[in-house]
Amino acid sequence: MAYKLQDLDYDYDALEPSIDTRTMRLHHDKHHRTYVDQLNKAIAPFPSLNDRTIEDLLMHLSDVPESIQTTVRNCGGGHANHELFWKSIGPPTGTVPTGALADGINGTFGNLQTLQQRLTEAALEVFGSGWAYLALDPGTGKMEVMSLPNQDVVMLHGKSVLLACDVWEHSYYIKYENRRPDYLRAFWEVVQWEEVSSRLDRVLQKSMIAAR
Ligand code: MN3
Repeated sequence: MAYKLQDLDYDYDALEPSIDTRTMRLHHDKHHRTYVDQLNKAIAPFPSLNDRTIEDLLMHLSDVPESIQTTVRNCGGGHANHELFWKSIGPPTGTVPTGALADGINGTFGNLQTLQQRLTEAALEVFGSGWAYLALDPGTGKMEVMSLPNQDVVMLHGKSVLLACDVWEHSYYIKYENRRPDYLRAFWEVVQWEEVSSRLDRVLQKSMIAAR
């Protein structure tokens, strides 16, 4: 099979009590797995699509046969978004942004708290299902808060994800029911700032190489 569901880097109960074990298990093993399975099923009749990275597949949707474009967009997008999400969160470390990440956040938003407020607002404003992100424009090096509906992906808007927050109800409904604000408070407790920081480094390094 072309695309694989990666195991989490941590145990299902590692984010308790912020994000409960049952949610983590269902979200990863059922929801994310379904995106991967449906994507693989859709592309199976088209062997030329099998060796593409998920980024390559999504960035060149017009190369994909029309009959499976919607499935690839939704399920491929779902796969890509969740891969970013599982690394954006993890066992609470108590760390805060440092170095270039802290400089970028302070320069763009004033301080970390304002970034958190803006991203939380964007996540609350998602009507129905979707995502909120801290994204970076690799061309200008500027950070911004974004939100997208369904399983749309940031890369199709020319930006790179630094931090991804899943606001589909399946991310929180078991524990938080309709209380999305409570889930978002819990989300900040499990954000992995070191991962956000290394993503920033990788994106900036890549854009510096591309500009040479
Ligand atoms: Mn999800």
